[in-house]
Amino acid sequence: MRKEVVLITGANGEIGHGLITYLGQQGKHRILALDVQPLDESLKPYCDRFIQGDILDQMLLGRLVAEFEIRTIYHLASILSTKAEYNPETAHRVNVEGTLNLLRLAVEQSQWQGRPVKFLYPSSIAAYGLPDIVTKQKAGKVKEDEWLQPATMYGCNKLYCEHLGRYYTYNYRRLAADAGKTSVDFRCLRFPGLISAITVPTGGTSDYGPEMLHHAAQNLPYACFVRPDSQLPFMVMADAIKSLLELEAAPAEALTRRVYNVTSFSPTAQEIYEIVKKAFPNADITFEPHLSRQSIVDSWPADVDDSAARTDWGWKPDYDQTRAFEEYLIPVIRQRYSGPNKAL
Ligand code: AKB
Repeated sequence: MRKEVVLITGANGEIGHGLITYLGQQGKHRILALDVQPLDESLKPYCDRFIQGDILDQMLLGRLVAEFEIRTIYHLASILSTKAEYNPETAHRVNVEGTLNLLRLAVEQSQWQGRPVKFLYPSSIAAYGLPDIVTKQKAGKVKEDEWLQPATMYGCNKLYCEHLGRYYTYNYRRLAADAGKTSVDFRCLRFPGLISAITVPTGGTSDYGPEMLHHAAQNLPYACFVRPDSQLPFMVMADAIKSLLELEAAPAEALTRRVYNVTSFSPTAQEIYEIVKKAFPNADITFEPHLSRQSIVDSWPADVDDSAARTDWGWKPDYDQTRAFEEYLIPVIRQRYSGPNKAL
């Protein structure tokens, strides 16, 4: 008998942390976690099984197919936008070939189970590419099918994997003799920048938001790498987890698309600075824009239109900007760095 599990790749990442902690505390699912690094201590109690390995290792994925009945895959492993620009070919391998491997695993599982395996995929505002700052300022809330000319390797990877997910869901091997056999049920969210009180991101370009806050709370100086007027959409991690779980649970007939925007608030870097300074008056924050990273932020929308998610599956964030900082981020971060486990 194969064990019925939920597979989570990129377990140690920021979303992995949030999702495993939430699902683990709920206790409804057996979690099979996968990461290239050893699993973080704090996640161990929540995982039924952890496998340290690479999503590019086909043998390893083959073993998973043979050993487990995977009902849902949360494929979170990815190299983020800033890191990907330093090594685009490696990013392509991990972000695209890794996703392709997981999609194939999902198809094999779906065919063996005779029902579609759900494949939850976090895409990103990086899938968009606005040509210049004036266009960005005029664009307003960008819809899912607009401005899809990403300017980064990570954005290209995300956009292409969205297409792969759609292909595997509707058209996989359409000319094969056995075409039409059960395939995957791919569901994707385009996330804005995410902010968690518990973890700090690494390798992203929206990182200035969470970094400003976490540095200030630890009394560390911080040089913000974008201009004060830079604006991106953001969301707290709790809402990101909520959106993933709501999209997973949505009835198939309610979905009018495979890829949905979700967002909550869109502060400028200056606004984040002011909120952080109010909470931590001694914070030593300067603005020292890094031209290349700035150009990435300038190519991403200032806001996105998430009305499709709201209409189709009732999406609504729990945390607007005020509630996010005042009721979640600032109090939890304050406590995080004053307790015995100060260091992240
Ligand atoms: C990044 O900055 O690369 C990510 C993202 C917006 O997808 N946080």
